[in-house]
Order: sequence, then structure tokens, then C-alpha cells
Amino acid sequence: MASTELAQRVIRDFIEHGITEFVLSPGSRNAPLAIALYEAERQGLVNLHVRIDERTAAFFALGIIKATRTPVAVVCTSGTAVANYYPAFLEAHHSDLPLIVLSADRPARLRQTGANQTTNQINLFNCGRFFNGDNYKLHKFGPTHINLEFDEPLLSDAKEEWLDNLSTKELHDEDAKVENFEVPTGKGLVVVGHDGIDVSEFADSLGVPVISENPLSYAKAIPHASLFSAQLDIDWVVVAGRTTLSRSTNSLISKAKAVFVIDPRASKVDPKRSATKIFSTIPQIIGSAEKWNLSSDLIKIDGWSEPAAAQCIAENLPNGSTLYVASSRPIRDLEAFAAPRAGVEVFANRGLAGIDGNLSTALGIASKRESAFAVVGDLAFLHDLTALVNQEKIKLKLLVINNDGGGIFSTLPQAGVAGFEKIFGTPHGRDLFEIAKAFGLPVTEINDLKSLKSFISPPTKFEIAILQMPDRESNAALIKDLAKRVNYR
Ligand SMILES: Cc1ncc(C[n+]2csc(CCOP(=O)(O)OP(=O)(O)O)c2C)c(N)n1
Repeated sequence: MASTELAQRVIRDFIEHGITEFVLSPGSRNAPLAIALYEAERQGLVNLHVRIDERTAAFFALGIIKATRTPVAVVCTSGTAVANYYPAFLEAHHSDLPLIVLSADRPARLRQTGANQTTNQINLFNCGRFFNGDNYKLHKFGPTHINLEFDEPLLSDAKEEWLDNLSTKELHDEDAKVENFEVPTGKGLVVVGHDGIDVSEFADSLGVPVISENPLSYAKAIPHASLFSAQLDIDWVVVAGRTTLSRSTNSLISKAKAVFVIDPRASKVDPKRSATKIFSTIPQIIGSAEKWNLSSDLIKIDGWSEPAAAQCIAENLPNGSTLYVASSRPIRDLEAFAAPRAGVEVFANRGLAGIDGNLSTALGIASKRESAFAVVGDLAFLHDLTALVNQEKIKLKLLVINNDGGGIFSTLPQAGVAGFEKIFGTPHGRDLFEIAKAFGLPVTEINDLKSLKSFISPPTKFEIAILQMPDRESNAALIKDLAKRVNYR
């Protein structure tokens, strides 16, 4: 099939399946797709975002997928370009997000002949679904890679009518059947991880204590739970989503006599099938649970520190706002120190918990929201600077917790080993304020809770705050100290 016709057929099919968000990175081999997409955008049929860096593009797409719960396609040229989608593709695989990679390729006959920008793109990601050519199938779950071989001529006279008479085709969910959850005897607990389905109503009806990795998802969750969960004694636990943040909560789960998992992605959540029972959708409760109380007093953290900043941000976010939280300390500080509340929608890349692509994901989410915030560490910030190149008209307040390196390592067993700063702490000494300025972005420096609080009003544009933090060692000591102050009963 001629390249232009192939590209037009594919883009038309995507639009007919309701896929209207595309993130394009420039190239020659994918020119037929780029031109078709530009035409479709001109006709108001798609939103076309352009990112020069494919890694950024794919994480930006993940953000849009998270915010809209619809598949998003990323489009790139051949060679290393497509390999730059790998981190986001893996993240999509582990969090079941419908990222669709449309990679342009050279014709198969050119492989292994030394032809320019030609490699083996067949099943490059080694996970998700792979299709070569236009006999693909679109899905609503998990990532898909569609590789399209384009031969010369790449450009031909565009036919205007290729987008006429569109007809809608539905992407169908596989129906999951509702099962029964027979409430066991003894003390039970609900643990809410990230990326799961909303189990608030289920937890309310069950009436047992709830601890949540994201305290902003459930106002009745118990504060500071990750700081004491390992010391609890329970008989059974219902785990919703994946718990990836604290060793303490995972050790509590492993001690329970019976573990019930609620997650549509059970095969990735509990691959060893160690759970007593796995539900792929919220089950119906049969029986009633033993009543018992678990509570802990909220510690008000004064002074300027990472835990205090996390608590301040969580408390002051306007109702109705969206928060993206980066991996490493930011998400753990939120878990450990935020007062549980409702009214804030929280996102994080917990599929593989990378510190890559975090700014891009946050920007993708913010591109679909009116009041978005993101909290990232300084290494996560530096890791994804190309996210700052193309900003469109996105409203986001990005808060960078700057502790000049990887603060989490000072809280882990490797703290203080010989060579710690060189091989774990990795101070960079860069001026993040100047870096943000160099991208033409409005930037503020924050050194106290009062200025932080006043920064957390709804964004009107994309702007950055650099939160200059005390050193990483004193932060680790403070976290230990706060854990000792937790009072639970
Ligand atoms: C892509 C990737 N590389 C490396 C890691 C390992 N890692 C986990 S946390 C971390 C340090 C992150 O530092 P920063 O973003 O500044 O946050 P902080 O630890 O200071 O809170 C690193 C390197 C990772 N999760 N992802």
C-alpha cells in the first residue's frame, strides 16, 4: 500500500475508534502520519501535541491517558526514536494504561543491510501487544505497539476526502463478573494502594479500619499509618490496588492469615497467586466484619522540612484540584505525613516508580485539568528537563523539592556507606532556579511554610517553585524522629 494511503487509513481508523489525542515527534519516515494528523487536526477531529523528545512524548501521553481514561497514540520515526518510548511503555504495561505506539519503520527488506536509521523494531518492547502493519486490534487496556513500514515515496498528493463519512466504532471493555466476599472472622483491615479502583464505598460498608498509601483518596484513612503499620496485628486484609510504597505496610500484609486482593490487573499485582482470593472487580460483601478501632493522632510538623512541606501542600490544595506526585521521597512523605482528606485527585507513576518522565506525565495530566499541581524531587526534575521545552497553554504549578540529590537513600540501609555521596547521594549543585528561567518559565524560590502556603493557589499558567530544603541527612533524622512521635491506638 502507498505510504500516504496507509497513514490515512490508520489515522482514520483511530478516529473512528474514538482515539483523538496524538503526541507526535518529528521525523521523515513518519511524515505520512504527521501530515495526516495535521490534516485531521485542521478539520477539528484530533488534538495533535508535538514533543521533540520521544521519551517526553510518551510520558506526556501517559498523563493524558490517566486524566481522560482513554487511549492515546504516540507517533515517531524509525530507529532510536521508538526505543525512547520504552520507559513509558513499560510503565503503561505495569499500570495497564492504553498507550498506543505508532512507529514508522523502513520496509523489512532493508533490515540488516546497513540502511540508515533501520533496526529491528519487531516486538521491540517485548511486552504489551505487538502488531506489524495495519491488521492490528485496538484495546482499552495496556499498551500496544503498531509498527508501520513506509516505503518511498513518503509524500504524495493528499486527497482531501479521506476523512469524509466517518463512522463510530466502540472499544469494548471485557465485562468482569461480581463475586462474593465472605467476611472472615477476626480483625480485618483494608489497605488501599495506588492505581486501583475506588474502594471507598466497599470500605465504608465493611466498616473496618482503612490505611491508604494515598491519604488524599480517603478522608477516613488513618494518618501516619506507614510509620507504624508493621507493628499492627491483624487476621485478614483486603488490599486494593498495588502497595509499593512502604516496607512496613507490606510486612503487615505478609503477616495476615488471609489476604484478599481487589484489582483488575490481578496477574501483575499478585503474579505468585499468594493471595487467598483475587477479585478483579469490587465484590459483594457477605456477612459482617468484627468491629475494632484503630486511630492515630495527627502530628503537626512545624519548621521548614520535607515532611512539613508535604503536610502543608496536602492540607492547602484547593478542593477540586489535581496532584501529581513523583516517585522517591515526595510520594512517601505524602503517605506518611499528609492528613487524610477528600477533594483532591492524586496521580503517580507507580507501575515501575521511575524518576523518569515525571514532569511530562504531570504536564499531560495538567493539559486536561484546570487546577493541577505536581511535586517532584530535584533528580526527578533534572531527569526530565525536555518536558519543559514545549509547554502549550498548560496550567500547572510544579513544586520541586530541592535537597541537592537523592534524599531517599539517606533513609535506606545504604545510608552512610563508604562513598555514599558519590554513588547514592549524587549531589549535582545545579541552580534549579536558573534552569527553570532558561526555559522561559516563571519561577519562585521558597524557603518557608508561609510562602509555600501562599504559592498553593490555583495555577493560571505553567510555573515552577523551587523549595530549597535542609540537607538530606538531617531530613532522614527528622523522619526517624517523627516516626517515634506517632501515637496510635
Ligand atoms: C529511572 C530511574 N532511575 C533510578 C531510579 C532509582 N531512584 C529511586 S529514588 C532516586 C532518587 C530520586 O531523587 P529525587 O528525585 O531528588 O527525590 P528525593 O529522593 O530527594 O526525594 C533514584 C535515583 C528510579 N526510581 N528511576
